[in-house]
Amino acid sequence: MSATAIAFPNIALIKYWGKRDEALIIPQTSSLSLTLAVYPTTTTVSLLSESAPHEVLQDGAPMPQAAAAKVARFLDHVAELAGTTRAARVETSNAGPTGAGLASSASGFAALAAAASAAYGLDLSPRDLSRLARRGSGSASRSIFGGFAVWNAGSDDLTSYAEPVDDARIDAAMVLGIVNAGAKPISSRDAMRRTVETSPYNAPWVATNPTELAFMRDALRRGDFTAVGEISERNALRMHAAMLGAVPPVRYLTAGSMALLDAVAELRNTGLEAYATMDAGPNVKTLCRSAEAASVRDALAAAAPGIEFVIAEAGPGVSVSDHGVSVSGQGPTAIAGPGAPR
Ligand code: 2P0
Repeated sequence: MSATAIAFPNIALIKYWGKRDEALIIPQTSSLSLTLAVYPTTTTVSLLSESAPHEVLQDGAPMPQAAAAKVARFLDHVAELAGTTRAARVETSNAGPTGAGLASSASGFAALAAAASAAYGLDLSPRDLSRLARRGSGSASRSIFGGFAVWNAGSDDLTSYAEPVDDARIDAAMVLGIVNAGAKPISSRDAMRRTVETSPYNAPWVATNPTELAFMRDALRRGDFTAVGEISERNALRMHAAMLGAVPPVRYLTAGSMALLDAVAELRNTGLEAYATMDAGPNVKTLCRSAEAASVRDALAAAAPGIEFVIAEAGPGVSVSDHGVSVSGQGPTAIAGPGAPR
């Protein structure tokens, strides 16, 4: 009747950008990400009486209308899967900034999928939980799992899900450079639709994905940090190239983002291996070896004074507890995927 879930954001190294099915959120291409150990979303779902409308609260206040409507549609879908028309009350809070390209929708819908499915009495496998989270927000499918996860594009609702990458042999962290924590000017959903519909660079973006993903998986398996970093950085730049080709262009990167890209390249010249990745916002995330994360943060902070940098180690998959009491009796339990790779 009531369940609480905690989920963490993930940052893609091979990006998801563009859907082939808008309603079911089936992506054009597969993607691969690292779940982080910072900025979790905590969400409690409690069932209400049959006739009530859904109630959606964020940090104790009603969630803004458009976002609340998206959550309500998701709850309708979960209720339908459970064979009921009962409404629910959702209380959610993000430890990090919302809608700033720091994957709040990934942690948000992963936590909502886990809490809602538990509250409605669905007993889902990790794969089915990932499929459910995908219906809320594509990238949420990956936040069901800890560490590295791959979202197989698939071709329909049954075949489009994420799963853990369990043979990765690198110990990576990210240094998040918060260029701007404000909400993005255009939602990633609208921006990726515009890219698919109008950018001449969408087709090559899609065509090169299988090889890039295969290179990435091979580099992870070999523990080749340099290759992982190089593939990640070029993949992010290619995604931004695809969106820059849209009509009108979609440009999330700012002068502050570019200055950080320069700073990351300069770090490499000094022998610290660091690679940049950027999402639907101006913030720059720097991939580095976990053991060098503090050095990378200090070097970036010296190069870009005034920007806040946060070290994010690899994080766990979603965890859920019923009635505030852990399922395992030892605090919220990871119900899917491996913990952070060490
Ligand atoms: C990613 N992003 O792979 C890419 C890279 C942003 C840039 O997934 O429409 O919020 O809800 O499926 O998941 C952001 O898109 O979009 C995203 P919807 P979502 O992380």
